[in-house]
Amino acid sequence: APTVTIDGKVVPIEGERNLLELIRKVRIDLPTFCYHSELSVYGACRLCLVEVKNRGIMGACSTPPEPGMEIRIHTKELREIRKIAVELLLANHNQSCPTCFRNGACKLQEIARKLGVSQVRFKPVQEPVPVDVSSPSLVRDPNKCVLCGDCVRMCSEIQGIGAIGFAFRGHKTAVLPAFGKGLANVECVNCGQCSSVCPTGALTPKSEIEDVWNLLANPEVTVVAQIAPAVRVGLGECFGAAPGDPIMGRLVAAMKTIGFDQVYDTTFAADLTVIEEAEEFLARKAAGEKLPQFTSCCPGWVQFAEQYYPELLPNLSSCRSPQQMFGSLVKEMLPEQLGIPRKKLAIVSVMPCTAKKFEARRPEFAKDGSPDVDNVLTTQEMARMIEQAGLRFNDLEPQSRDMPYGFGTGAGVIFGTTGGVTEAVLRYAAEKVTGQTLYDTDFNDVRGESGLREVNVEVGGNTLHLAVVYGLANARVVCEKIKAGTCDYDLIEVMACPGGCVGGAGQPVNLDLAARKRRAQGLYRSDKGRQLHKAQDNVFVNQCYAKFLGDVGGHKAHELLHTGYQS
Ligand code: HC0
Ligand code: SF4
Repeated sequence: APTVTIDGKVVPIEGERNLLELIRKVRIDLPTFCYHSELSVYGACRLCLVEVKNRGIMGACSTPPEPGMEIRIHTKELREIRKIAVELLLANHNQSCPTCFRNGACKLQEIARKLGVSQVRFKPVQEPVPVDVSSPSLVRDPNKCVLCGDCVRMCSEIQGIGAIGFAFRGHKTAVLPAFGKGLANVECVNCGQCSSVCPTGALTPKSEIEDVWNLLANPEVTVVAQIAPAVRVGLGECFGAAPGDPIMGRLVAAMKTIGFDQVYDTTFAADLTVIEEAEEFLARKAAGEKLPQFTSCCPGWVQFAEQYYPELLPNLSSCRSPQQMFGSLVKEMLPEQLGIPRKKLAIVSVMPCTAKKFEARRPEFAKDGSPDVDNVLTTQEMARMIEQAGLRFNDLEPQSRDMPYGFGTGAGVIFGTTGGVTEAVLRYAAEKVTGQTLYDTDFNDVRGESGLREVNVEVGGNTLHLAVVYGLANARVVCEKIKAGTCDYDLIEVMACPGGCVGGAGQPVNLDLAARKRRAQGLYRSDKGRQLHKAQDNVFVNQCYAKFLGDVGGHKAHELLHTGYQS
């Protein structure tokens, strides 16, 4: 096999696209800000410079390997160049590290430490600029930007949007939303993926931690929580657990200790969503109307469709997301069950997602001006609150979720990964269409890791044409096909974030693709660990229909569980 040498060691070339991949293959962590295997190569941060014999100094990320190359990565000169690059960044960086949301998880801190940067020999050349707090989901602090462009490429390449871009030149270069507007006033859909790849605190989820502490401190208010599917396979990472490890019992214990009055589970509402959405789908299929049906539980996707494909809005399921179904239903039921007025009841969601903050504020999800969901904490924020309360998470004794809204089947659990909503709907539709009990509930064909999967599934003698999509650039591909009439899908699941909610921007930052996969596997294991796998078997959801909601898709269900979309 062709080889190169890296600091004298012989290394085979095995399909690596660039020298950086080759160097990382031999487990040398050459630091970078701007290299991500899922994004295009940009070569801006200049930290991965290496010396190639007879060629000079070059960027490892943008140089393809050639047989016989002699590469050196730790010369005195290279060490000095890398230090200078980091010092220049630090000179212009607002170093409010102890109070920064990314403190302890910041790549600039990490790289400065790893390179042994012990001083900053340069003076700042940039004037401080205001922090952009216009977005309900994110805070943008340009004073902490290192111009790596990761956010810009994420937004345009993976999300197909381009809400942020580079502006100006030379030492004035900046990353800005279009026309220098606030993030809330451009085409941003609040997915937060830009913040997931941001190496510093320049883009962070907008914290609602203080609001929630205030709610919990108010003796007048009963505070109930719902925990989203993907949180249970992510939060543990903040406390040293591996991605996908089960931590739900300890999370419930932590939240009870902190002062939440009731701790429930969004999977309850996800089961409800499956039933409403599957019935809606079967009705459309029978009538041959408004097909393909798109899922509508991802608020980033919904906003994307509203902005770019208003003509396809009738194709979106009219179901509210599980988060919002939970809010409207529980705020209707609990006041009577607990004997408290609606205005003294607060619902706090724990979500893997930044767009859920935006969704909870949409005016249609409120009653007489009071929102169905009062606050949304990301997984990261919940972990911070546990830290702030001084709890030793790993020493907590697990506790159970409260009933009845803490009960969900495996169908609701798998919502948190790409393909999960589709599989949950199939588990319902298959029984409904055939009239026979479905014993093997695994639809392995809809599972997978690619961002655009087309699957045909047999249900009761009919073939259903399905598409499972994540990443809004992929959603754009599918929408264009529909407009051009070049596809015949029946049902399309769209999630904005890579891998679905497990890869949401509210999750602990982890760009390792293997971690995302392990989170998804954790959800499938959690499904298996439950006795019930089909939404229609959720006895408490069925009781809700029998005692309160009436018929699936009926009048009351429409009032509380469905919505319309605006273009
Ligand atoms: Fe998801 Fe959801 S599965 S969007 O990814 O549908 O955020 O986890 O909570 O609402 O249930 C996120 C995750 C949810 C909702 C559910 C759906
Ligand atoms: Fe783009 Fe999403 Fe970031 Fe908005 S939140 S700027 S849409 S990546």
